[in-house]
Amino acid sequence: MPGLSHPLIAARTRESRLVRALLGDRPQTTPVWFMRQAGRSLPEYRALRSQGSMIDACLDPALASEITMQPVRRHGVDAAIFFSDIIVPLALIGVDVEIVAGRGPVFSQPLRTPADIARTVAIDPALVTERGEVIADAVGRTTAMLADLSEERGEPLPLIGFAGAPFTLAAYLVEGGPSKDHLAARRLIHDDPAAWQDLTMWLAEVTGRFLALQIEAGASAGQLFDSWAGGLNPDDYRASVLPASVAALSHARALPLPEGVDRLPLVHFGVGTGEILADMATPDIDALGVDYRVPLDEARRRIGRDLTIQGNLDPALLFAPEPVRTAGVHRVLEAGLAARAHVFNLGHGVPMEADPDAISAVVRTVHDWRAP
Ligand code: 1CP
Repeated sequence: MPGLSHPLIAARTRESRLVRALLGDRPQTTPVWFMRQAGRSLPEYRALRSQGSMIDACLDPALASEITMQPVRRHGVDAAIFFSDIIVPLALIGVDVEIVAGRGPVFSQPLRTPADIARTVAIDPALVTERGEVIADAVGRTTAMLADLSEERGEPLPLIGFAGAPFTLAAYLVEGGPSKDHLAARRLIHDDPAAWQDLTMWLAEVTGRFLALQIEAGASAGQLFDSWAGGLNPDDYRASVLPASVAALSHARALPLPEGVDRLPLVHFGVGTGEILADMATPDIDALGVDYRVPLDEARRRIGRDLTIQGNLDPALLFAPEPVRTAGVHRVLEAGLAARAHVFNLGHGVPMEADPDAISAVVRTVHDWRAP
């Protein structure tokens, strides 16, 4: 992509607040970004997405990169997160999936039988990499725009790449769509451990390649979203889920680093994970995302090792009166002092109904705050 590629973007963003904090520094200004910062809460997103499907938008490099930039320009956050979805690598390799507005990913052929699973895992995960040019193109365009905006701001702006963890992806594939309790996936762990192992290890390679693709194309950090892992009991999580997540992360961890970069920051996040925080904090990650149910100082105690903590304002506080919201932000920042470093975020994604001005105001409150 002549004229568009900014090689070694990762090296340039080594001094960004986000990368420094993820790797253990405490910059004077705490970095902040939001899960689901791109999307329906923004009128400029709704305008761009008025036509075409969500997956088509993810596979359109010009559109995906522009949507990725929207919240960075508007809110002044310290990083972009790549506009895509956890199911995009599955769509890339030919699994029939649609993102239904107001609902989420829906699979036309849920994996109900061992034969369904065998047929799916026969698809070669290397196809993610082979067909990944559109993703690499979108990442390249985004890092080029981020580099320009960085000059204006006088502050390096990294791109965060991401992928879904094998359990969360399996929960959609086995159920056929969003579900409250992910019972079909939790049953399969016990009904057919061998099929479960085949499916999650296959997903680890599919999703790990998707994350690695984004890093290779110029993302400066990666986050693994295991959104539904909190629904598992800790023994099942450790024995039947975590190994596949570690396998997924290993694809990114194994990448050669550009000159001037000594470590790629990796974040692990899930919802309702209070009982498994210590398990999730494997040696291959640098930061753990915590949802809003566990205060960050308590999360630090539960984790037991000193990595960077990311989180965890209750998204409900985006709707609170200004003094209540500001007090909530300050409480999170103070609790974040318990860890070696802190990246401010919400405890889960930005709700669709949130007022964009409230989100921008949170960024200002975080940026104005100084550790005592
Ligand atoms: O039509 C639309 O606008 C669809 C809404 C939407 C958007 C904007 C979906 C459908 N996905 C996305 C983008 C998306 N998905 C991002 C973009 C970057 C950003 O954060 O700004 C990311 C990181 C994701 C990841 C994702 N997709 C997760 C993990 C994060 C989380 O929120 O827990 C999950 C669980 C999904 C599945 C999914 N995709 C879309 C929806 C509505 C859902 C959740 C469905 C459910 O509740 O089960």
